[in-house]
Amino acid sequence: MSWSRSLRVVLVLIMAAGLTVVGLPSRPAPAHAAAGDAVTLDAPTWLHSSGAELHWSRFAGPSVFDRYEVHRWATAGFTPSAATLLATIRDIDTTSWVDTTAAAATAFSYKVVVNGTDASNEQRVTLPADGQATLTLQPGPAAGEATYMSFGSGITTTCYAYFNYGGATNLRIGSATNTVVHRPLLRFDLRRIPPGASVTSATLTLWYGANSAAPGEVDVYRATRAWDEGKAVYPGSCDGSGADWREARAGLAWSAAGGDFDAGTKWASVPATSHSSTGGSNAFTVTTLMQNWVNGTTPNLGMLLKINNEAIPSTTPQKYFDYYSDDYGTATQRPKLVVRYADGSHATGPAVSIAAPAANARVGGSVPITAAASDDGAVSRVDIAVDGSVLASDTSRPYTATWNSTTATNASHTITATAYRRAAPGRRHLRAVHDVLEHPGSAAHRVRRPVHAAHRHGEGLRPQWQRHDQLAERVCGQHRRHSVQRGVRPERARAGG
Ligand SMILES: [Ca+2]
Repeated sequence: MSWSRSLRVVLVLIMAAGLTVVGLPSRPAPAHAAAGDAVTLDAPTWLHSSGAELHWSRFAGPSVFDRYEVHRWATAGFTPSAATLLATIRDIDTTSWVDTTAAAATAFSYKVVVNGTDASNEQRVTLPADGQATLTLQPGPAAGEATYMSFGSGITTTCYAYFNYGGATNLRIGSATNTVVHRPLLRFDLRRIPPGASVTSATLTLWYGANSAAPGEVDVYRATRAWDEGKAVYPGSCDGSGADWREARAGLAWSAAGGDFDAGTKWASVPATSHSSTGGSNAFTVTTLMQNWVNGTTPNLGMLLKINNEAIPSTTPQKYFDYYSDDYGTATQRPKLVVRYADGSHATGPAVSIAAPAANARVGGSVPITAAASDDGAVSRVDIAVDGSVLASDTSRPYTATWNSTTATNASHTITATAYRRAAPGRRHLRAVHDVLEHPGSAAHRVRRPVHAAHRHGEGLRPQWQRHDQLAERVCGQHRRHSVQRGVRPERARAGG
């Protein structure tokens, strides 16, 4: 039996009505920022002289994702705009970006903006000197390796020498009136530092709270046997999870109880006067030890800390106190290692060249000048100058100017193109190049203008850039270099010879 045409029409109408009630799949709403769209920009832990390595949280809505934008500016509290934009990322899963275009030894602020309007928190950094990197390691419970060992000759707890504290929030150090001695172990993962890199400085910082201890000098030694952190929390337990006074790891004894370390070399120390009863931090300069490890001279098995005189105090004050460990709740007060080393980083500037007129060309009359510029950030403008006088500031491609050469002398002339990147101006540099942005690049052609309205051009300069406090000097240097005669004689002189 076939359905009548009218029945089929009715069925179609019913289905259409049903879909209307249920709701057809709607198109995605246009991308727009909404409350909650902003991502969180992590504090950069790896800085190069050319910029910071940035990481942020993955976009989680509620709007439809369109793009991340990375912004940088010299001034804290800046408002992201076209002038501060460095990069646009359309992949929602790309949540990191490496800045390679900032100026060395300069402070910058970064933000990541979602969908063009919703800005992240700001992270401010001061970049290391040219050619240097700064790696900050301050790991938390998952990645950190920090624990301490303890033993008391007067303690009767059967397994006390096997107490582990790998998951404790404290790193106890020093001697107590109850005969217990404590020694922390710490290890940092240095694999991000290239083997053999020259270490400029390395500082270990440990924080501690208020206490009345008088620990005396605190020393840093190099551990000489691999050990496990373990996971027992305070007040410790004999769970066999990691290092204790007798064992480096479960079932593997130290060569000597209390941990194996190179007692012959004290790599760093802080004096007794460094301890404050109101709490604070101790900074240990461990540059030489880090260089030793980076060079591979000895394996990085971590550091063992102890007080210089571990003799048991007969009366208070106690000689023991607690540093905060990698498991401490306040992330900024966990053990921190800052290593500065040579990584050969150099900020890349905009590339610029003069496309027309060609080098050594003879020109006359109204001379069109065209420059090309590119950058991994954004070129904000190109200034085109003749003999140092700017003819035009062009903000969009093609970067052009027109030079009326009829009023120029019949001699060599220098055409200069200077590209500017969108970045943060340093206020102190405004005098040198007013309203100029960071990292100009420049190229120059020397031009020679003979009698009959023809110009000879000299060689192009290798494109280069400098921080703009150096720009004026560098550009003057270019002019000096290119004012040198290259054996090109005016037409008139040649005709007479
Ligand atoms: Ca720990």
